[in-house]
Amino acid sequence: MAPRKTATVSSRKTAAKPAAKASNGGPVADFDRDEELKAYREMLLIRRFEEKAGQLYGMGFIGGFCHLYIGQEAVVVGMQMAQKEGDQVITAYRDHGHMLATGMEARGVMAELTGRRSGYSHGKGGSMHMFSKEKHFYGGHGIVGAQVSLGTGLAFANRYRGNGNVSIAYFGDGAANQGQVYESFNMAALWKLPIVYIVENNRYAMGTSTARATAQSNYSLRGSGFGIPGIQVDGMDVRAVKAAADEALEHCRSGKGPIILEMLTYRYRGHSMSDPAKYRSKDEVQKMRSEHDPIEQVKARLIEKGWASEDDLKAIDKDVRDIVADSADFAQADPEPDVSELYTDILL
Ligand SMILES: Cc1ncc(C[n+]2csc(CCOP(=O)(O)OP(=O)(O)O)c2C)c(N)n1
Ligand SMILES: [Mg+2]
Repeated sequence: MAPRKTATVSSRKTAAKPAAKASNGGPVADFDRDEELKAYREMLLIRRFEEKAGQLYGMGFIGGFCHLYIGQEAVVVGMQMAQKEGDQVITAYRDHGHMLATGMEARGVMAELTGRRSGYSHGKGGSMHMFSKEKHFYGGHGIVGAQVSLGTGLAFANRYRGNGNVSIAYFGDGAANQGQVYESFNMAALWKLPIVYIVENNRYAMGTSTARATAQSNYSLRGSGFGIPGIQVDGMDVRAVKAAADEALEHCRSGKGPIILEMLTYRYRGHSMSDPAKYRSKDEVQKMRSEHDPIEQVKARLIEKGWASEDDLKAIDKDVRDIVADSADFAQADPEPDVSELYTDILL
């Protein structure tokens, strides 16, 4: 991982014994047993859900696009652990993990993927277009970078209403090169909007590596022209994400305006379901999996500290697999939307 370059917002107190550090030297949150177990379970739910979605896609149950989040689970789970009720989340099309992290039901997400009636968009949105006002999840967007401007609008509404909520807008390393991102940065900085911009730097935009596509690959510095601070975070370590999230959310809630978190992360699977994978080596993927896997890191700590046995963790895995299997059964049994749905939820 690259060294942590940062325009820090505050310094943190260290405990008597040397504090643990993330692989890029950044701070990590000091998780207790319950937090480690929660992080483990939430990340595992996303991974197993995505594996099942991949299977259902292969079997022809999912039409249209489908982008899996496997490898990046620590980002949304660490963020969600720091958020408060009312904070909004908005992201792009690699969105199933974000939805599950906000507490949206696996059944409703899977039913949407398979185009069924009980899906969050009544089967009409599919993988890239789901929303839950109740869980403050605003999509699900297929236009690269568009959610950054929409997320800035959510932050504007928060500021206008004075409700103390923060908008969290996720986007990729590829999206970070889109013009509207910088128009949004300008307004957010000018009006001190409460928004955390999260660049999920998974090193590739489809088949294009950041090295081939970007002049400034330290995305945490992308707001410097607008005076927006940024932190580079080990996005494979859920504790590092939580520590950065606490800092960023506090920054926004105290009225200091926007902040950027660059999450150094990695996607294990292809860009979408058809990907020739010629742009990287199998060894590169394998190295990330074996040395930085976000779930294995938590598992190793739980075992090492004696906070969970292999059997305890197997029981969690079984529980999670049951939830995912149930969602897949539910989705396949659920009817397709009625033809009359063609005329609902549209602007005429
Ligand atoms: C405005 C626009 N341009 C191009 C595309 C085609 N496209 C879809 S995904 C993608 C790559 C985006 O990569 P990144 O932002 O790094 O996100 P990741 O897929 O890595 O999560 C592109 C170019 C699009 N959907 N919208
Ligand atoms: Mg990317």
